[in-house]
Amino acid sequence: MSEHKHPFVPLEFEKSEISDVSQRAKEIYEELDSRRTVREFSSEPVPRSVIEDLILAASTAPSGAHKQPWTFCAVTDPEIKSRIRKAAEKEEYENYHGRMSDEWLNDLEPLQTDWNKAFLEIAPWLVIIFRKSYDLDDGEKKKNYYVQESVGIASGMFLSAAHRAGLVALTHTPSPMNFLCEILGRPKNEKPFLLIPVGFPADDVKVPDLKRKGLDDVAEFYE
Ligand code: IYR
Repeated sequence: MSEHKHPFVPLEFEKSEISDVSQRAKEIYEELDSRRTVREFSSEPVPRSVIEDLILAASTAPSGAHKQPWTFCAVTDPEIKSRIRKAAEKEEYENYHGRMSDEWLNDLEPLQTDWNKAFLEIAPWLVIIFRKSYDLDDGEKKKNYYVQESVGIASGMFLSAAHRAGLVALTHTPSPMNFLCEILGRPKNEKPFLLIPVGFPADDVKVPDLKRKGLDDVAEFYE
């Protein structure tokens, strides 16, 4: 039974002084607030071991019934990156020339995005996160739970880990992105969730001067 599958063990937890908790919460906010989405990458290589650790960090995310319903595909092979770029640009060209509404295009305008996705070949790594709507155990379907929530949390943790490690990333959402299953030969229980180029920023890269919402705009306290 399941109680034998995951025997309970004592929690490893070191209680901190509340003053240290306050200080660290502030520092963590400041550190994460310095993260920016970057669309222009340097081609400087990043060792595979770094990407492995970022994936392991992301994979510590909580998940429905601890199913960890994700696969992180890390691509550095130039030929595969080039195939991904071609396929993504084909879809994005259609998006930017008729498939996206005027309101959507207007909302994207300040970010200066377009159908050209050079970063898909320039960034040293493309990490494609797949969600597993169910598990395949020797061909047998096994249910997963709260898959979107679980994979969303893992993706956020991946982005935070990359930032804290000193790299930049982009949350890219080619749409539709079924071509990724084909190019990467993924099994039929896996659907692409996000494509995240990771690496160092290009020299002198500029980012839009975005302001983040203040606490009053994103939180309500009930005390
Ligand atoms: N998938 C398109 C459009 C796009 C969508 C969002 I949401 C963005 O934040 C930025 C772009 C693209 O990647 O260009």
